[in-house]
Amino acid sequence: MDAEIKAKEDAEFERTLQNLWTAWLKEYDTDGSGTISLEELKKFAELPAYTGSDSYMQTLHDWAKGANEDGSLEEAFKGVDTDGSGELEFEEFKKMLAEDNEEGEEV
Ligand SMILES: [Ca+2]
Repeated sequence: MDAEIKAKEDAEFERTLQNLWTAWLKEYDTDGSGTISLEELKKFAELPAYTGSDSYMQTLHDWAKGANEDGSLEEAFKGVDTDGSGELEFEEFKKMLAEDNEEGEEV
């Protein structure tokens, strides 16, 4: 039973993230690569405030904006670009938000 609930939640979480990723790319993937580069992340980080209603994107914006303001955005980007490709892919985006999600639940 628990495993079933967990699987269902995971599938929902995956769908949520997929939607967020698509929406994010639509707005910020300016070269249409299907990934987010440091330059594209910087544009997102430079938004004065995130105006959408999604809490994951809010968290993501807080993180990017904070890092951009203290000059560590490139370092932060490298930290999440786990395969070192220089681009943020969906798997990396997912890992980033899944970790946030788990940390959030522990508190
Ligand atoms: Ca990458």
